[in-house]
Amino acid sequence: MKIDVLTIFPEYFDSIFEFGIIRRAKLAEIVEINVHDIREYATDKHKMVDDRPFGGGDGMVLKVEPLFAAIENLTGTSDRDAYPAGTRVVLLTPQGKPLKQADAQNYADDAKHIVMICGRYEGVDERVTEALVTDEISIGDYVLSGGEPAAAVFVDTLVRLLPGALGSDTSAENDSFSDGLLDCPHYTRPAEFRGMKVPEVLLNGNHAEIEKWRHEKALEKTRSVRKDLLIGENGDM
Ligand code: 6GU
Repeated sequence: MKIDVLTIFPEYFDSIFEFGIIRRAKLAEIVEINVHDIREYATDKHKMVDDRPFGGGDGMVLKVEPLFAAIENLTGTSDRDAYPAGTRVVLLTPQGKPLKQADAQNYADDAKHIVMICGRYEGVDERVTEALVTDEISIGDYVLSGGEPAAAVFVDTLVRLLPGALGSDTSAENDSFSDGLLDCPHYTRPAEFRGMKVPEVLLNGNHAEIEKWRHEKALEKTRSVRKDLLIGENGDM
């Protein structure tokens, strides 16, 4: 998979893709990640990337020309219906669809090239959204000052789902959310610490019993902090 990130703060990403699973996936050529400064695509002599909103109001809006130039350079076209197969242009914005594990899995399965535009300030010129953007994504119901942390989150969640990115083939399947539940509790040595004991069932080597315990604990945790995950799309349990 190829990922291009468009941002006015490229330095934000200097070290964020250099650790752990993402670093290993890059070295193994499972993913290629390029960060681009939107300012390099500015068309005027002052290299302006943002401007005041028409109609007045606070803040600045990301300009249309640099983003068209960047997307044309990265995809070969500024017509979103003409992108090569497997190309997605994603705008990270609080107005987007909240990202879910199932969405991330769909991108990991189907997308070959993802261009992420980090939104900024009061917004992005709507003509960018209309002509270039295939998907608008938010990472949750809270406000970030820009799309950069959201792009970092999106890259992380995607890369770990790419075939070969994780050490063991099954680790992603046991993650929180992949079966619709939060993960069960985990323990490692020592078996007793300051009087706090690891549950006996985990020490007895009975794998059927361990699986049953883990499922029960996952359900219990989900019921206590994320009841919404247990309620189906149509509202039933
Ligand atoms: Cl993608 N951008 C911003 N600015 N705020 C957010 C967000 C994105 N997702 C949640 N909050």
